Amino acid sequence: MSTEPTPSKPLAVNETMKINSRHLRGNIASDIADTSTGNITEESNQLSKFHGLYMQDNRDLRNALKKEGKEKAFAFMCRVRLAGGKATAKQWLVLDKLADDIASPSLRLTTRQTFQFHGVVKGNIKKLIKGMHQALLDSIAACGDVNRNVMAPPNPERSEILEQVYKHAADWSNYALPKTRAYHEIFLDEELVAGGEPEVEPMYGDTYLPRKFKTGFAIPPSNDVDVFSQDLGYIAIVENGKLAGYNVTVGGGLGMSHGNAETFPRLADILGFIPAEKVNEVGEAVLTTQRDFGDRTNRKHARLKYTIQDRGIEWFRGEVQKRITFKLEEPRPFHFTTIEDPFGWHECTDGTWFYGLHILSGRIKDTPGWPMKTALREIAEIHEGDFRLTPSQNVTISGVSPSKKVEISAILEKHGLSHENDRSGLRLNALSCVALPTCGLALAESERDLPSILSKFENVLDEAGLRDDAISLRITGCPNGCCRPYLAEIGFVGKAPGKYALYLGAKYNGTRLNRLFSPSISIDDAVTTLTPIIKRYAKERQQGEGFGDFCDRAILPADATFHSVGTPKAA
Ligand code: SRM
Ligand code: SF4
Repeated sequence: MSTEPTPSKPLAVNETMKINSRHLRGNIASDIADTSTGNITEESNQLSKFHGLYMQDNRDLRNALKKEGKEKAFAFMCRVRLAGGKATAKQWLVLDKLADDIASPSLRLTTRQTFQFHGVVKGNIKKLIKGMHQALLDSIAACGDVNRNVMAPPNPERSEILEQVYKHAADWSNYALPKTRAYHEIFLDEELVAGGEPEVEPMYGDTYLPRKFKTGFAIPPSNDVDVFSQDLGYIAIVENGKLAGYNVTVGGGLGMSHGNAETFPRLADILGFIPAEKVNEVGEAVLTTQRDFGDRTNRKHARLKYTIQDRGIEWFRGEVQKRITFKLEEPRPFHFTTIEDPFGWHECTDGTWFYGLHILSGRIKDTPGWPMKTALREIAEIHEGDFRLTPSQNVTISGVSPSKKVEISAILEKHGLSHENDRSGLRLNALSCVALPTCGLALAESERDLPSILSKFENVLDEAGLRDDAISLRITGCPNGCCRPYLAEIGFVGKAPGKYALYLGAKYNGTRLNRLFSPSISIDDAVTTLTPIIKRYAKERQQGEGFGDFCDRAILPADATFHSVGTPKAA
């Protein structure tokens, strides 16, 4: 491994932690076994992330528990590893039951196409992981400074191309897994690796990556995975009906901190075109370049986007080229038009059907009059195909035979859920992050307030005659950007309770970031401010002009900046 660059500043604390952890073991096992507290040490918390676990506490209960002199209501969030968001019906049933038995009991579909459990108390975490293991699922590398859950298009067809791209995504996901047996030892009681051959991490090395690393695969014309927000992206190039290869993108990432101009969202650059069979080779070259040159002194500057921003894409391309056995080619043309999931029933070329079901914020639970968890369980009980979780927190029930199509429709009908897709264009495109009460970083509400925020905007859209227009609104509880708000036509980013930074003007297809419109605004004031803009858009928009395009052209002052760097040239 290259030793470049020698940091002049001290290494970030996590670096020492990683190197001393014996490949991500640390004291996690003894911390979990300690019954004197529901918490684990900060070091174990940091290391647990590599195993897909975050220690959290229920923030709604903090004050009351403090008054009673009790410790916080600690519990783990557990994120499943699920390349391309693909789960079998049997796996769905296992996760559903685990959520009921030992978690919150809702299941949460994430913006990277997987499931999260919340509220798993320490004493139950091994039970949860063993339960997932029975269904051939795990949470390895779902968080931490490694290649995270790999995204891939779940829709729209069970076509040859889709299957090939899914396979490449799943292969890369497996290829880039850490090799340590720590997870199996700690959570599955596998025999300790001790005294034998020392473990090696051939690709990561002992300190893994400087920071998280994310990969997504897209098949144009859909940019459902927001490929330019990924550290590493593969855009499928289809020529004469066949997968010719991929345009590779590098250096996307969205997280920033309010008031820190050195942190910013960045769209990826295009590295070049590669043949399809070179996905892992080029992925390893990109990942190891970041391993060797990423900033290990400052975690706020440690993502690949900063390495590329600081050193330039030409330098990065040269470094990757040195590490691969073939020549990167010029990028090939591609065109993205949408990010929206196809909702409702669609027939596929192989004679099966799929059903795209809208689930606001991906929260699967039962509430009075909305028994979504029960309905999906009943569907899983009879379903012969699989479930595909989408990057927009929705679900696709795929591989449905004509007879099962009738049965699935009947289940949705029985539970009053057959009109979930008959929502406004705004609602169907809306995303929110989890935020309160579980996210320790939330500065404002997100998921819990989304329904009422949408209702307020829907009234305005109704008046403007825009109810069915696809407009993307995304809200997060803090600037980390977990539902990719900087790629939304209307982006709300939490600043403080009830206050958000408002961003406008992204391109609907995910190829242009939005820009700051108001640094701090309440939702009600934002509705008032945006009402005349929405009405003007309805009257003045040009042919095919999206709301984001209109704001970019006619509303945002020319000097309204967002640290918007890295513009995908061929998009
Ligand atoms: Fe995220 C941290 C939830 C997608 C950028 N994210 C967190 C944590 C774990 C909070 C924490 O560190 O304590 C949140 C847990 C909340 C909870 O209670 O569940 C959290 N992130 C989520 C999810 C569940 C949001 C959702 O509502 O779906 C998404 C899980 C994805 C998955 O399945 O792997 C999620 N997070 C994202 C995305 C979007 C994406 O990857 O497509 C981003 C922006 C893209 C990016 O990474 O640049 C994102 N999350 C962050 C960041 C900022 C990273 C940065 O470079 O600055 C943090 C904070 C951090 O890492 O320090 C963060
Ligand atoms: Fe938490 Fe912020 Fe991510 Fe929302 S955007 S889940 S508040 S870290």
